[in-house]
Amino acid sequence: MAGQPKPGAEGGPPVGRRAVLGMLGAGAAGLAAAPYLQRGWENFLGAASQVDATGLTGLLPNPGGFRYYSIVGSVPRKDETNYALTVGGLVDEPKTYTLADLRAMPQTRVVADVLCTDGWRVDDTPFEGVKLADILDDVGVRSPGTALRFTCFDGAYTESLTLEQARRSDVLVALNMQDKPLIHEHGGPVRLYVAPMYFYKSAKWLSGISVTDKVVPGFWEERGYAIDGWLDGADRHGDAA
Ligand SMILES: Nc1nc2c(c(=O)[nH]1)N[C@H]1C(S)=C(S)[C@@H](COP(=O)(O)O)O[C@H]1N2
Ligand SMILES: [Mo]
Repeated sequence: MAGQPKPGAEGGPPVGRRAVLGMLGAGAAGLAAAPYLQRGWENFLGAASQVDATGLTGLLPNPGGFRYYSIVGSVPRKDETNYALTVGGLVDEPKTYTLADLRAMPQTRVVADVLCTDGWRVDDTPFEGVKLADILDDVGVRSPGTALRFTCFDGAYTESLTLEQARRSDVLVALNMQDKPLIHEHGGPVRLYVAPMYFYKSAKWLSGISVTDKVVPGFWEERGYAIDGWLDGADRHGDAA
């Protein structure tokens, strides 16, 4: 699902609506021939998709195969100087992790196919970061904790996982994507990565994890999406352990 960006949001990226519409008007052929370096083009798309109320930037060619989604018009940038991940709720010891803290923990690399419910996919995409299970062990989950609620520094997006899902070894607090530090447009410096589920479960700009006693539906789940976003469509609710 494409986001619902607010045009003209304060502090937005330096691409105006007129520029977006102008680029769209130029047509895909003209765009493809334009002398953009791939990085510059991806950055343009990332900026443009945040002010594009038409949703049409999703139709522009993106060399990486990804689209950049955000449900808000502008997201603050964070880096090693001001990023923090706060972990609390039903835990023995609430903790706050800086980017340096996360980088110092054991790193796990997972390569899997990224699928959005909108229909686009990017196969064999490597993500790397800290296993969410390691962070849970570090803070200590206490009774009656059974689920996690994720919050983001865009101030709006939320997600959820059961503890059982969160402890899988292919669920990461990701710092790298495609073997490079996560860029802002992809939710950097830190996003959730839930390999076995649709990409909406992988919350970008991750800033908070709270252990809860029940699953609290996330942003898209409140709007009709499955709380369990398994890519294979399996119903694992009945599974014993
Ligand atoms: N904070 C936040 N996380 C988010 C979203 C969002 O709008 N905001 N969109 C979700 C959806 S629907 C998808 S498909 C992916 C898109 O990730 P990308 O922008 O890196 O391609 O992020 C997911 N996580
Ligand atoms: Mo998505």
